Amino acid sequence: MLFKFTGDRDQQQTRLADVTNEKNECKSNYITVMRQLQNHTECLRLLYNVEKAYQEGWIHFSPSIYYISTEEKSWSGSREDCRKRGADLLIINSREKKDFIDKLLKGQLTWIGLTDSEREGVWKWVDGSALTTGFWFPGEPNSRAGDEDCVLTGYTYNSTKAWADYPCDNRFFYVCEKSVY
Ligand SMILES: [Ca+2]
Ligand SMILES: [Ca+2]
Repeated sequence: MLFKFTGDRDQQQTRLADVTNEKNECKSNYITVMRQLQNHTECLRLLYNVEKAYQEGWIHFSPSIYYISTEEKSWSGSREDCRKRGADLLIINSREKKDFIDKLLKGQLTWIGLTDSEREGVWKWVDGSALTTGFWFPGEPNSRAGDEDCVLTGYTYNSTKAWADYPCDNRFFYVCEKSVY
């Protein structure tokens, strides 16, 4: 027993209520501090990741970081290199992201993580999600070479429609993407 019985039962009940209130207040403060600690820890981890990414030459555009290759590879070679860097090929699933990437690449022909190699005509991103909005160059995709299953951006400079399907074994620059979280 923590407390020796010194008073009558009513007095004891009042003391119990006081202790319970104090305990609840203490518990609430503890939860607040733990949440703050968690927020600080997440913030620190994020900034650590972004700092490291900048040091390694990646470019930050929340919530992802991007790496522009310095050499040209086939589409699958590009993807393999991205994976070695803990990333994957670039996914363009919003207008904001597309505009950011266009500015970054300045019209350079670049592989993106979009392919119809699983099923002809069904375009999928490397994370398995379906293509919702495409920014195809007029007339593309057209499988002109007979078998064109991989997608390039920069097919035309300074245009909102700059994607084209292209034979996957051609070599181009590429962009890798990974989350900073
Ligand atoms: Ca195709
Ligand atoms: Ca084509």
